Amino acid sequence: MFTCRLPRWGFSATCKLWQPGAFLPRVWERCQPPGCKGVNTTAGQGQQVGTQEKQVLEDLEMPLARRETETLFQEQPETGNQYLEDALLQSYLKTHLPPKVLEEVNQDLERFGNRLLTTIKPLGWECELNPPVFRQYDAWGRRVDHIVTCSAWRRMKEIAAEEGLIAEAYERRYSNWSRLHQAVKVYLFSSLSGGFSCPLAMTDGAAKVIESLGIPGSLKNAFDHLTSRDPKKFWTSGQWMTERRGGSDVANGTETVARRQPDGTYRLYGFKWFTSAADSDVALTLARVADAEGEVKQGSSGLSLFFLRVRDEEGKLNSIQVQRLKDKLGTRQMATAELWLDGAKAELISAEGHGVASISNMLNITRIHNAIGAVAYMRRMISLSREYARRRVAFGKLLKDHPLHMQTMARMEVQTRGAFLLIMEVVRLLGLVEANMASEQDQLLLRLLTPVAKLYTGKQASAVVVEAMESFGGQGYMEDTGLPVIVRDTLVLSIWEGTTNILSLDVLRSLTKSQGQAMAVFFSTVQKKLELASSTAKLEPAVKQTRDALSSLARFMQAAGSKGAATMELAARDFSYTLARIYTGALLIEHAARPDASSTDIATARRWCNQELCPVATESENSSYEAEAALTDSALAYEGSPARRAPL
Ligand code: UCC
Repeated sequence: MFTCRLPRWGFSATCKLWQPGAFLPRVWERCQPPGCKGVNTTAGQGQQVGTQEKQVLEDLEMPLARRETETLFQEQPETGNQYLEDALLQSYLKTHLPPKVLEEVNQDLERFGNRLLTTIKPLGWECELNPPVFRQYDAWGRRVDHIVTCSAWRRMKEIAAEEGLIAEAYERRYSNWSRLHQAVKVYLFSSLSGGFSCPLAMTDGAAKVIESLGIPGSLKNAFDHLTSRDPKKFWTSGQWMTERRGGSDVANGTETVARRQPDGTYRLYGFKWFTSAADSDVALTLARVADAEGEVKQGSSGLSLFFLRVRDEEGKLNSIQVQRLKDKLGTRQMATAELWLDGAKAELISAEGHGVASISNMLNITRIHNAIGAVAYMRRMISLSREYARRRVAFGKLLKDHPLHMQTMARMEVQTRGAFLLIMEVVRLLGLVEANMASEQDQLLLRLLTPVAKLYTGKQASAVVVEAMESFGGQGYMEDTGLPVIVRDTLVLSIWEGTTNILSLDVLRSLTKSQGQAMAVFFSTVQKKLELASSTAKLEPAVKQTRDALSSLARFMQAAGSKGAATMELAARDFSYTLARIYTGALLIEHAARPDASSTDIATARRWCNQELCPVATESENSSYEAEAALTDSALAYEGSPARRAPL
């Protein structure tokens, strides 16, 4: 006969939670030796128990167990004021902002942090629970194409206006630091916004395009609405770029045609396959202007940029039909629709044929928002995971006292800190450009680092949030904890606004366009940051590793010159990762070289630089690109007859 003894490791530290019977079924299973048919139970019946009896026994025991589990189960992680809990954010602002600006921004962010906790977070969850629905017809059979959003979503729009989540960047009351102030608010808002950070990103992008056009008279009203702090006046914008032939290859995928009207406006005819935040007030979109014969020019140089109102003053759709809402993995709080443009009235706002270059002003802003969102989701998951580690007991001690668990958390923290500094650097540069204080070097660096930050943080975020989900064990996989929502919403960040490979090619585009100058600025900026830190003894190894990586990168660049465009294309992703890792290393080192740097700052810089900083050189020296080229041929060869294949 086998006697079940409670294993010490299972309950020694959870004993406060444990009452006899509460965990009996689980303990029972664990205590079953192989082939054991019966046990002496802790319930003390002192008899052999068969399958049916076991059921009876469970029935006897479970009511008690259920009562216990209702009140005594796992600890729920809770976080407080996100701003006050974010040490890196605070130290970053303290380092960079002038004292007077810091004082005001600090006050605003602390207040906003409280509002996030008490008001915005519950609204965000409501948005998740009440996703938009599409009502095509009204009760009387009339076609209405109404995208019905919940009240929490609409309240988010009002809050975004009240908080100046767009306005702050355009009012410029803190000159070049206005953009940073706005970006930090968006960062704090993102992960609790119930998806509303998406329309905000596009609204910011639309305002940016209009501003870069010099706010022409015809768009002044729209600009005022997009940058308004008045909830009644505030508009959001969509960015309708993707058509059914594809979202990456915009130049070849765009079929929408624009027909000029006698009054100088245009009517758009086409089908937009993904339109995020389709409940927005206005949109920017691309189309091909038809000539007098109705012909259009194909390719990138046939595309022009248009502005349009989605509805008229009475709320009637602008000759637009909603086909359906998309069934997405995540960002379900936000309506993404397929739209037919059936003569939608629009205004041409770029020079004819310069649509892609013009909408790039929007793309670069939404890509920055994307990276901000990536860091925000990482930070949110780590905060929750950290809180959980402080409360959750396993194997007799809190998770935070398990070195392996904490090592995993530390690695996530290093990624998040690096990503944070990288995106803040981009935002800092953007602020300089917007306040007309940027040097030519600053502008080149901003152009180069924007796709680098977008592509790298998107991938980091996907990895970090999945890792963080795992730190909750099975709980992390449970829908009603809210954790899977964060994971789903994060996974899109490496897809929309340009996938990792498209962005890697954009990195190359920025180099080509600047005829290599952007790269020269990259090298000199990193070197300068390293020089400033070279007297800090504790950072010596990190400085050396980054310098070595820079040398490897320089060697790669030299060799690549003789290899031609095809090799550079194959290397584009590793090349972009290299830029991200080296630049982020330099930023972490710079931050850790401050007189008041913490031991965490120093450890983070060291840990970051202790990774492969220049993967592109390693891969290239190992002739990996040539090897992969051969591999891709065989990977694409079909095995088996076509008849055996089935659709996805
Ligand atoms: O809309 C979407 C979802 C919205 C949701 C947003 C929320 C995000 C925030 C979330 C917060 C949590 S997703 C759809 C997004 N679509 C894309 O990102 C498009 C991806 N494809 C590309 O980026 C391609 O690389 C294209 C479309 C830019 C390639 O077009 P082309 O025409 O083939 O490219 P070209 O010929 O190289 O470039 C045309 C012109 C050139 O200028 P010029 O004519 O002066 O020489 C380029 O230098 O455009 C210029 N250009 C740029 N300029 C191209 N890209 C850029 C850039 N990034 N910056 C500046």
